[in-house]
Amino acid sequence: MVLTSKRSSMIRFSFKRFLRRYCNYKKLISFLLLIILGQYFYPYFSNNDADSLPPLYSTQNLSTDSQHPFYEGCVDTKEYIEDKSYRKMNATFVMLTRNEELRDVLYTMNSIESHFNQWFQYPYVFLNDVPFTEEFQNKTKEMTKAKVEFGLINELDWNFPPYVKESPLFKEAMYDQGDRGIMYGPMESYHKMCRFYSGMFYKHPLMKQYEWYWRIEPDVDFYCDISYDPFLEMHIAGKKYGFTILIPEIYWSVPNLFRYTQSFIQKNVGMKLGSVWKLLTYNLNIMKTDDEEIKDWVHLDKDLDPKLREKIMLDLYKEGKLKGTGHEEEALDIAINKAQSKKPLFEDKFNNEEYNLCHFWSNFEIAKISVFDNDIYNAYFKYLEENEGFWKERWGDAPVHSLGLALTLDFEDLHYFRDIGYRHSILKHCPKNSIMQSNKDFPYQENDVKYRRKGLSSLYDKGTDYGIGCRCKCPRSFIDVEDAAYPCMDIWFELAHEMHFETNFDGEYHPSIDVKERENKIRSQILAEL
Ligand SMILES: Nc1nc2c(ncn2[C@@H]2O[C@H](COP(=O)(O)OP(=O)(O)O)[C@@H](O)[C@H]2O)c(=O)[nH]1
Ligand SMILES: *[C@@H]1O[C@H](CO)[C@@H](O)[C@H](O)[C@H]1NC(C)=O
Ligand SMILES: *[C@@H]1O[C@H](CO)[C@@H](O)[C@H](O)[C@H]1NC(C)=O
Ligand SMILES: *[C@@H]1O[C@H](CO)[C@@H](O)[C@H](O)[C@H]1NC(C)=O
Ligand SMILES: [Mg+2]
Repeated sequence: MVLTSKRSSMIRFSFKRFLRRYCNYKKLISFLLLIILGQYFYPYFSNNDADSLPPLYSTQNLSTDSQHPFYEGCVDTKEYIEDKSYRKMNATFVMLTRNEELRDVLYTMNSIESHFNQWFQYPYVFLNDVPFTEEFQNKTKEMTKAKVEFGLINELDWNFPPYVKESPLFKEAMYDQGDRGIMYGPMESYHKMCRFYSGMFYKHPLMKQYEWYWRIEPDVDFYCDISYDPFLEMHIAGKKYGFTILIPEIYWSVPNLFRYTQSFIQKNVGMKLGSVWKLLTYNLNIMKTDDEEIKDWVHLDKDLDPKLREKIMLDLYKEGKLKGTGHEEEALDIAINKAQSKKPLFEDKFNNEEYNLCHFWSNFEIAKISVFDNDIYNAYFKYLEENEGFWKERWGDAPVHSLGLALTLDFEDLHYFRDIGYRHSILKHCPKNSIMQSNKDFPYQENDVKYRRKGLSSLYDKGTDYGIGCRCKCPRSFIDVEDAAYPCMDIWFELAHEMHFETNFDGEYHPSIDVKERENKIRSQILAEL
């Protein structure tokens, strides 16, 4: 594997790569939108040009023993389902939505039925805070042969509690938050939606009937056929939570979420975190040292060596060891630079950790209901609710889910559905087709005449030798979020390939770098070079 960037040396910004990726108008617009979405310049962007362009993630085979697609290319679905060992899982689709979104709901159903559910017939649960209209119910039922159920969310689960709604702060907070303003209409309902998906959806009586769910949203696209049963494969592989997109959150929507998460952890003394925590945080307490200056200045591995070099050069200067070596001027420069520089600020550091803002984009989730419906996650949600961030800030269900899952899940419990092509709003992930099987070997066979494909719709993308998709038809020109979601996918692949420096995580971080040892090594290197 070739990592596009390593966090230890941080991302190398390359103008050439920038141009290659974003050199047309449409892409540039997407890129700018991604900047808004992502934390592109936060916090470690260095202007360090790499001569050879590293390949994009989306053009590499990044499989490992514990993280790989369940199948590469298509499966013969008919044979798969008829196999004696196949069993349909206790699972459902779930979508919270409004009557007015019917068109977009049908659009999504068309995509998921055509690419998956016409063969597997998983039921749907639609939830709403007002009753679904007869039209909504009739039209959605027409899309599928599977069972469709419609649930009303009771007032107490949907609305903020009366003491909140009556608080004079509430209205002010709602309208104060300029974030996503126009895009999301009345802010209050967006907050309710986030709160509902954070801690309520899995408690709805219709959801209680199932063990697994697949969350979908109005107006999304699936680009590839999912020719096997993801619920069954997750069950067999011991996976508990599956995602397609992992991106950084907009900082200003969650300024205090991490602080509250930390204080929840500290309140529950002795609580050991799952290793998913490593995916979501930077550990800023990496060094064993009593040196106050080093402690103040260095929080990340990549900053340690330069700082030590600086210190050693000054020491050598004071010891008179630089005389006549031609390095005295360098030491003076260092002294001057040092006098002029400021200590790095880590405003959001709590307990020597920092949230990297990464989260699973929760508009797509395939998971076990029990990853949320358990004592720890329920207590976590209750704690967040008590601390009022669902209305004083706009904590999204995605970062809440992600941090909440990290309280209990290990990295191995996660599954990246890299073979599922998916679009929600402007973000897209779409794999290349597998070259191992030509489409002729695994032709599309509809199970419902509504989803017959003819002409253009039966033409698929060419296979490539690193491809994993089945009958994908990706947008003609697009940026795969996999290549753009810095630093989240970088960390994901590092962890998958066991390249993460933080190896001694047993539910909490421990400092692991022996600074004295590192200093002695660098000192002898410098002395040898003089
Ligand atoms: N019934 C109902 N559904 C809502 C409401 N607000 C959002 N939703 C649903 O919640 C999901 C997420 O909302 P959306 O506006 O798509 O948020 P986004 O994906 O973050 O842009 C969608 O399925 C919406 O249909 C609401 O006030 N009532
Ligand atoms: C919905 O379907 C029912 C039963 O087929 C039918 O009686 C009713 O008129 C339909 N309503 C609408 C609004 O389409
Ligand atoms: C499915 O799971 C739910 C929740 O655990 C359980 O109540 C229900 O009996 C299960 N149904 C089947 C058919 O196994
Ligand atoms: C990717 O690598 C894995 C592990 O080395 C291998 O099993 C798999 O066949 C490869 N897939 C492709 C599409 O090259
Ligand atoms: Mg949406």
